[in-house]
Amino acid sequence: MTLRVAMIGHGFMGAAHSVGWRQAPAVFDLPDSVEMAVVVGRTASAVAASAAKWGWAESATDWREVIARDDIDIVDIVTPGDSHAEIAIAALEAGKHVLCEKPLANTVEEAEAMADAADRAAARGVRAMVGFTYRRTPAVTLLRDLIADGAVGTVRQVRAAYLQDWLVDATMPLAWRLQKEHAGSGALGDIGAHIIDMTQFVTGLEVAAVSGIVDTIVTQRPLMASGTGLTGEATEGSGAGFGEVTVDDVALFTGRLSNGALASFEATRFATGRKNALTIEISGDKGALAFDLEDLNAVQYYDNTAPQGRQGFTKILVTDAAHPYIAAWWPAGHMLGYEHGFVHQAKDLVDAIVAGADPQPTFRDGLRVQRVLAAVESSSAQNSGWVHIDPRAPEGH
Ligand code: SOE
Repeated sequence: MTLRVAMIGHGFMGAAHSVGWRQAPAVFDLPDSVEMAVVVGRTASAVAASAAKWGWAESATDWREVIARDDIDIVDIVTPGDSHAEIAIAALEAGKHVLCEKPLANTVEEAEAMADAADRAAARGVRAMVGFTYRRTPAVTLLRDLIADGAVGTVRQVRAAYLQDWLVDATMPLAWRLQKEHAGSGALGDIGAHIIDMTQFVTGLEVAAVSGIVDTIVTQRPLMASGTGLTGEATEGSGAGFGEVTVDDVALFTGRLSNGALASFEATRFATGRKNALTIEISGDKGALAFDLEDLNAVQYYDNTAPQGRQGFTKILVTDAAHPYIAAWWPAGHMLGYEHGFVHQAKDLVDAIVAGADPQPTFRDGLRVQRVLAAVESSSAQNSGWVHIDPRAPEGH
């Protein structure tokens, strides 16, 4: 059988997903073939150009018409968050399998409606998956496997950070990612969502409570001009004047995990010099594990049970055929990169559809992350954690 894919949206994530859909059938022995049938965008000329560039058979401007077609099996949603719920629910109700970019939605209410729609669809054999793509990096999979095998013992602390710097420049224009009505939240939902999901995925624990603060450092930015946006999206606008940034630029929060362990999280677009730096470290009583996206073919492992004097973080290169996905790629030591996660994501979705299984992460996983995002915002709004220092208190007190 052939699974025919329609992708809605064609910006930066559209490019990454296109690479995934193109490469997966070539690299992996998929149980069904895949056809990149149609890509949908608002501007006919721009979406036609994307179709030609990435190898989609057709382009279209009306996602509703595309979803209504009998010859579409999978709907891949790579639009800004404000349209995720409407498109995903409509597609699932039309009997299409859905892959939806993260964060799942802009609000918990939307994410709940999407998870309910996914449950109803699953009862009819229709599958839904949310695109936390870093789960598909072999080193991240190894973190999860090592923790499940007891390599770190009991998880006692997690520290996770996702640092970018594209907003340091105050003249950077007001892209959709900086507007609450389109993006839902800023650094928190865009990149904080990744480290929340990664923490839950690798530890098998849930973030049960949070205390945090979100902030907007530059509150006004130049309006967008027509042309190409920050991440390749086509933009329309006058380019004249300034507009309000209505999302956070930075989010700092602590979390209590479901086993009682503490976690710290930082998501920021103001980490000068850090382009796309995701790090996570998990500390347990028997050992520790660390991962750095800038060195994504490796995991650092510290064995706390090794004899004293022989202990130290060891770099495990995650490029052996024994590691997930690698056998289909290159010989050991021939590195993978950012785009491979999207290839693995396409493969895993096709495998799950053909096997009649729910692909991971599910919309319920996406909803769980959404609840954490909302809890961080609510904690920040209550501002309850601050203990102010009295500058006039006498020395020694
Ligand atoms: C932009 O901040 C972004 O592209 C995120 O939206 C992606 O999810 C992440 O992979 C890289 O950064």
